[in-house]
Amino acid sequence: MIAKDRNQTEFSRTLEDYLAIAASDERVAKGRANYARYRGLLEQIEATYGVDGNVVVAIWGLESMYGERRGNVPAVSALTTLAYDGRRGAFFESQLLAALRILQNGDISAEQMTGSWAGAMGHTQFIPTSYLAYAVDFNGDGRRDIWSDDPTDSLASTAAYLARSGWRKGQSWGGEEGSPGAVAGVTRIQPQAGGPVFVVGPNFNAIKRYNNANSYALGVGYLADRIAGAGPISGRFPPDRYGFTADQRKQLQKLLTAAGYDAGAADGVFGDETRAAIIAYQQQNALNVTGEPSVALLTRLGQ
Ligand SMILES: [Ca+2]
Repeated sequence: MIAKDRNQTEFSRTLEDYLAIAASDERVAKGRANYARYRGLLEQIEATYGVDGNVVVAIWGLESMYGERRGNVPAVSALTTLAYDGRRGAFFESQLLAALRILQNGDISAEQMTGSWAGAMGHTQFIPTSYLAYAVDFNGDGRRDIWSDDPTDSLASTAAYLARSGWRKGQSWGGEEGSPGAVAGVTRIQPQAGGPVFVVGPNFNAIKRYNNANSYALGVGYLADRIAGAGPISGRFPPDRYGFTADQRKQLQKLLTAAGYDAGAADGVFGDETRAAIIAYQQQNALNVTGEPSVALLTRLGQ
């Protein structure tokens, strides 16, 4: 788990890659289905905390794929290991103490208090200090239960967190420059050189209190808009370091898979699967094995 902590790939991804993953076809479709399924609950949450249901669902989708990936590592064990690692020892030590206090409060047993390798727990991956500060019992059973299959307390707790972080009821987070959401914005940002410009407002900063990265907050806002029915970003990103656009990357992935070399989902994001498919193709066809895409490769596959 420490190795994983030191090798977080999302930091080397471009914003274009990040948004493609954040609002993948799967995540948008499942988000729309969950938004419909929990509409009544989300309306109650919105009435209580003033936070839009589609934003809460977007955080749920990004944090755990709507509860599918909540993590099954015992939190105390994970945090104890990280607290003694040293690099961020003080942070994880405070999380460990908070986790022990959660157990003391009786909201959950030690066996059931599971989460990610980094001690983030439940449907929306609360760290223990956030749980203590913001979690709520929304279904009224007397326990703040973010670990249950039932996401009620997790979703309400997420809205409570945003409300306490300065969320302004009835305002959008912002949007791509020129889009309707952007009218709520006050700050222009262009996180990827040559890419689309976004105009963001106070609610963008509220989302960043959940995870302090522009890419994360844009991912939440963009996914929330897609869940509510909006289409993809209209602005273009510049070609990548191979000279490929997203459409060309998707095309290469599709052609590799069609040729019998599984490149993974044709999402326009090059990862380990695409790289392995390129290597296998190059080996099988007696080409120079680089594992890297090229226009020559795309042309050859397309013939
Ligand atoms: Ca409860």
